[in-house]
Amino acid sequence: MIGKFIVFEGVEGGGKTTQIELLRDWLLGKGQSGQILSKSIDLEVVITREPGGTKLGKALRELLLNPDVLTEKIQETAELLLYAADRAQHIETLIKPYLEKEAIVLCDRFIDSTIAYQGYGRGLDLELIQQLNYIATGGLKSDLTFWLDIDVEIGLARAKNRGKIDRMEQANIEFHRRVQQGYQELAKNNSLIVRIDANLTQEKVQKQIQAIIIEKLVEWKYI
Ligand code: Z5A
Repeated sequence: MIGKFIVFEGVEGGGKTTQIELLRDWLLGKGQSGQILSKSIDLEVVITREPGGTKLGKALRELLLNPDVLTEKIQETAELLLYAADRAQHIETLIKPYLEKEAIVLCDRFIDSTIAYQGYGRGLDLELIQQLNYIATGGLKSDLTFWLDIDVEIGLARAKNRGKIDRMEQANIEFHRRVQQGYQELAKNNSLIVRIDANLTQEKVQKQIQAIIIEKLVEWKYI
């Protein structure tokens, strides 16, 4: 695989969507300081997300997250398998083909979300989740994962301010604290996960991300 797969993770409202778009614009030279990069490298940058990166994924996303679409309670194991199905389709039909075309794929959530939400949040077996993640991805891992670390309360307040809340956001605060703990544990044990202080302004968060990306582009010999 010749492209690069960069994932954004974290609890709700951490600013993943905002930061992914800012990073894409910067990499493509559309941001304020992007010209430095655009002179020296010619990149294809693709934004995607889980769940919902494919047509199947969009349908699964509605079932998983929109309480108006499915009023029935989704059982925990069924939820786990639906996220895995979304991922398997996403890997085969979008992520791998773009990586083969040497694109940089920026993905909003990936396997660590399942460990944090279904594992730490719901309490499902972590070993089983690792196995399922392996089945869904065929072993494909991210080249770099940004963990946007934000206080749970601040993140949820931001998400609520944005409008209607989804099925996950309706969960109690203790659930979200367990998810946060999951990310803390994951970051401790994986050097490819880079913690970003996401409590700061959008500009300051983006600067931290750009600093890491510049180091990585050198390491990956893009510049
Ligand atoms: N899920 C799961 O359980 N298992 C899995 O395996 C996977 C997912 C893959 C969908 O995720 C849900 O799926 C998620 C986990 C579950 N739980 N929920 N809910 P999602 O990524 O699509 O939805 P999300 O996590 O809720 O993302 P979000 O709320 O859209 O947050 P975000 O993308 O991190 O943030 P944002 O949209 O960029 O910003 C949120 C608001 O804050 C918005 O109004 C911004 O303008 C504002 N914002 C952003 N940055 C700042 C700063 N720095 N300061 C102030 N305000 C800011």
